[in-house]
Amino acid sequence: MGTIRLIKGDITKERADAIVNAANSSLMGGGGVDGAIHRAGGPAILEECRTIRRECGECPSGQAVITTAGNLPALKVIHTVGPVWGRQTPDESDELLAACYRNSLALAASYGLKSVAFPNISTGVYHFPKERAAAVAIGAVRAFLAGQDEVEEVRFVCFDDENYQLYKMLLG
Ligand code: AR6
Repeated sequence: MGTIRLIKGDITKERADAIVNAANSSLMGGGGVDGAIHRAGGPAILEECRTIRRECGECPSGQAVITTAGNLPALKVIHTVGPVWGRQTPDESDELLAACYRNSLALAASYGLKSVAFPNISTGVYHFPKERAAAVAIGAVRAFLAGQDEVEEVRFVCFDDENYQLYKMLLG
C-alpha cells in the first residue's frame, strides 16, 4: 500500500525520488512539461536519453525509461510516452495511458524509489480529455499501490487549475 497526494504546481520543483516526464517517443525533448524538465534539469538528462535511444531505439507509447534528474531536486526522471488522443480507439487510449502510470511505477519500484510525482500525462498537446485521463490515472495508481509495498507515495502534480479541480473531486 501507499498514499496518494494531490499538489498544484510545477513538477520540476518536487523533491521526490522520481518525477515522471510526459515525453514523446523520440525522447529528444519537446514543449510542455517535457521542455520544463529538460530546461530545469540541464543537459545531463538529454545525454542519457540519447544513450537510451542509441541502445534501445524509440520509446513506444505506454512504456517508460529512467535517467538522471540532472540539476533537479528529484533523484531520477522517469520518461513515459502517453497516447495521442484520436490515434487509437478511446478504450485502447485508456489502456495505453494506464500502462504509462503502471510501467513508470514498476520502474520506480525496481530502482527502490519510494516517492513518485506524476504530471497529468497526455492532457496537454496530446489532447486526452482531462476528466477521462484523471479517472484512468487514479485507477491505475490505486491498483498498482494496492498490490505492492515498494512505492510509498505517489503525487499527482497538477499544473493547470482545471486538472487540479478534477483530481480534487475524483480523489474525494
Ligand atoms: N509541471 C507540471 N505539469 C506541467 C508543467 C510543469 N512544469 N508544464 C505543463 N504541465 P504536455 P502531453 C502539464 O503537453 O499532453 C511535449 O512536447 C500541462 O498542464 O506537457 O503528454 C512532449 O515532448 C498538462 O496538463 O504533455 C510530447 O511531444 C500536462 O503537463 C508532448 O508534449 C501534460 O501536457 C506530450 O504531450
